[in-house]
Amino acid sequence: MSAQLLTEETVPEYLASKENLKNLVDLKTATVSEIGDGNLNLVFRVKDAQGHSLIIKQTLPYVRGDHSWEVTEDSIFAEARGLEAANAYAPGLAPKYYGLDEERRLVVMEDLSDWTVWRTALNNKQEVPAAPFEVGRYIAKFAFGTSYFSQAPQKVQRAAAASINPDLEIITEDLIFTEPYYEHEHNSWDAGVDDLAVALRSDALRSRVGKLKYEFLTNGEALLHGDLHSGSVFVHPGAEESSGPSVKVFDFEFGFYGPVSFDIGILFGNYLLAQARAFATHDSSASRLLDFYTQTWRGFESEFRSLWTGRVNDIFTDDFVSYWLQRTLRFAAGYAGAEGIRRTVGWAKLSDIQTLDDEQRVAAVRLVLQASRDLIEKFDEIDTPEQIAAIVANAAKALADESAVDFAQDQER
Ligand code: SR1
Ligand code: MG
Repeated sequence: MSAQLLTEETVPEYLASKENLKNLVDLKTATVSEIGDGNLNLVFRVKDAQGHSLIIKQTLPYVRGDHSWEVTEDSIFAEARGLEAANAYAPGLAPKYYGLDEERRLVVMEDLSDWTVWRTALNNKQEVPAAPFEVGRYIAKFAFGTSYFSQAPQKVQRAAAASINPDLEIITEDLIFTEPYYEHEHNSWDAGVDDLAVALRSDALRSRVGKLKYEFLTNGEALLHGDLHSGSVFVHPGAEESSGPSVKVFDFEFGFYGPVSFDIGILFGNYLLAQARAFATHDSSASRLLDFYTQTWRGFESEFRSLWTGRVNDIFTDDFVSYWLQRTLRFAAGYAGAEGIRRTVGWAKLSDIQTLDDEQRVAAVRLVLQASRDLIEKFDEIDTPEQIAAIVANAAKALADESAVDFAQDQER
């Protein structure tokens, strides 16, 4: 049976009934707004007259945009595990966690509404220069802290067993690794990308995606965020001046034990979406965005190598970490391509692309699909993050050249 859902009206009464929560805000002056815009949760911001505030996140028993699509509310346990792990292993880089109500399927956490969702900042060309490096450091801390490199194997295996999240994992399996490569009612695109979208239904490409999917399903090496797109990261544009953190990662409900490369790759796929938006709008920041892959990877690699000196098992030698980093980068490149394709052809499209006008959207999606396909076809040849940027840059150049030719032909007619 579904947990009783909160409303803006019932939140104060709910908080008042909880000893550990009732003093976090002044309930006599508090106002409540439901601010959720994701697919699976209600999100309430509670703020009092003195400015004290908190967030309550409660799982919905269905997808917000399609109530006939039922989804377990147990993903709140993944949310709680992720918040707890992030606060333990990457302190300061996630919202503070105030607790879980198992029965009501909700968590309570710090309100970060004076921060900006990274996707919104990227769409508005708002620069947060430290963010790509710092989010790489976050991934390293979270991954190392929950992995066999920092913990006894039995502890990791118990944690992995307790972290299974099959009902959310199947959403990822279907939406990212299956549907875009077949005819499916969830898929849609503009006529101007018909050739590239239909060409995804190829057995050769399916085999490549199969390698990515198999790694996703079978490599339970660390706790993942599981949905680390730019809408799952808050950024703080003033962070450089205040010398505080510039990123905070949130929305952990897709977490489970999987390949670390998946979190990096989903983020890289969202860099590609931002890049495509900049490309299609002739925005001069397009080339700056190309550096994000390297900045994030450098943040990740430097932090991981530094944590590595404290590993608990010496059989994992320095040579081993170099091997592990290389395979992690390669799979990340592939997952970036898979994310690019699912966000442009499959279900759950994003504002980076959807808010463009028709012509811009076609240009952006053509870039994403071409670069994504190249990434999936070449992921196991990647050795540096600069090669990922080069694949994207080459696709953009080819598309720009192609458009120039088409434009010239139009002029002749
Ligand atoms: C039904 S949930 C659809 C998508 O939204 C989330 O952001 C995840 O990416 C998921 O795939
Ligand atoms: Mg989410």
